[in-house]
Amino acid sequence: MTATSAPGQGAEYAATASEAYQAALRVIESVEPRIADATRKELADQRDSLKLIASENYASPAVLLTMGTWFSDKYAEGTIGHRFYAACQNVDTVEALAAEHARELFGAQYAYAQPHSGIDANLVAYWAILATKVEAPGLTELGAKHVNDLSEADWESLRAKMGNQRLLGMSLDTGGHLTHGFRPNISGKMFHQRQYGTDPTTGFLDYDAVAASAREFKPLVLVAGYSAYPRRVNFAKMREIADEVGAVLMVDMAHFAGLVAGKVFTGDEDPVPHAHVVTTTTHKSLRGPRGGLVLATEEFAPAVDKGCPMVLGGPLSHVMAAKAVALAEARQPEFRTYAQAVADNAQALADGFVKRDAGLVTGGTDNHLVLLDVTSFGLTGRQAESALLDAGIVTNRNAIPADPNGAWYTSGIRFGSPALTTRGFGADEFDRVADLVVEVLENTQPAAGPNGPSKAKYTIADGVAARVHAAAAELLDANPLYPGLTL
Ligand code: DSN
Repeated sequence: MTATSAPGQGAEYAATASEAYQAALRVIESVEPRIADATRKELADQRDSLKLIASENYASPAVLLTMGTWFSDKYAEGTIGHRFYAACQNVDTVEALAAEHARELFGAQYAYAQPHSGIDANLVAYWAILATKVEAPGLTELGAKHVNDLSEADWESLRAKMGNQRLLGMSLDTGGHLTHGFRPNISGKMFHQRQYGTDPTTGFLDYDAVAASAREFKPLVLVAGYSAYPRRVNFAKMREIADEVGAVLMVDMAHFAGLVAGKVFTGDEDPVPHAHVVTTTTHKSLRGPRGGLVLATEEFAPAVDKGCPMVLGGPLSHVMAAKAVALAEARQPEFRTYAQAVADNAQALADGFVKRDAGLVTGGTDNHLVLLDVTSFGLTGRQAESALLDAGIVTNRNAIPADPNGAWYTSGIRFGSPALTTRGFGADEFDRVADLVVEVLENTQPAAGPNGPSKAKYTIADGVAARVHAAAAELLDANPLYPGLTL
């Protein structure tokens, strides 16, 4: 299923979308032609590169067009039927539809469609857990100081006001997210935090180690979910651990929400029946607009529903409308085919790397992402990311467990299959992508900077970037992005 062949749509849909964009760009051009130009160039760039960033995708024209309306002009702080502004009847319709689709799609008791991003969704979830589980959480004003000027003592006092609560989440270098208790992030400041990692030998989650840590630390919140862990998680086991220590299980499924929606992750791998609170973004494997969602059991629903204005600014009603459209698309049977293809294609990419002797964290994948250890090529993540970009391959550098090059230069490259699967790539194309990536990295050498060895500088053997770019263009031309859309 390509981005333009959303359920029940085909050539006529593409032609209509094309007319809509042409007209819209003429209108924009009449006011600020440079923005119209940049918009055209962005489409051209996305069409001409192998997009392998695991957190990106291509939303359908229906989803994209829904964001460009006068819902953007409306203030609607509050919640459905209970707003701080007048005349929100149509926003109520939009938000209720988005929530209804989310509940039905994921089988959730309650859905909150307002978060502007995944980080916002996690903050709403943390607030709701504190407000529900801690008596008099006491989150008062921070005082006159700017947040960057707060000392450790200030944070200590703030935590005390919130009840000195503890959070246990997956560490950033083993695949967790900043907001899962990473010390420099607000989640690692507002809670006493502890992190669990993966088995140093296999790279897999070690549930016994998570349980031991939870027994010792006794967190209020156990966070599961990941941004760069290439394997599935058994959420039934995580819930058992949470129950044993009396913790709330929160799952951040931002990366794999599309695999949950498409029923690739079911049973113990579906977080929704097991977690108290589930957060997600809507723009990654779920293929919707840029934004967030919170799903919750009835126990947490009243507190989540106060996300705005407790944690969030006014809802982006135009984006909530687009969430409703994307969730309606994800409820169609074609989305299951897409989700299965995302998993199969990631597998093909990983197999392609393994057969070319490239080192993978955990040795493979069983979700939508692959984490390549580029020390096997003698490179840092930064050098590899830049060299691949020179050849038209868009990826992002990522830490690997116990990364010797830290979080900036890193030693890994993260690849994801959701975007190119939307374009129509299959297993053969992903095997070819592995071939092209390996060709670039085998022909890239670290180079010295003005002051000696550099973790950023590199050279690529003559002609390799151009040759790979041309080979990538053949794959891209055979699988066009938004076919039929001309600007
Ligand atoms: N930035 C997202 C990602 O790339 O995984 C997570 O926030």
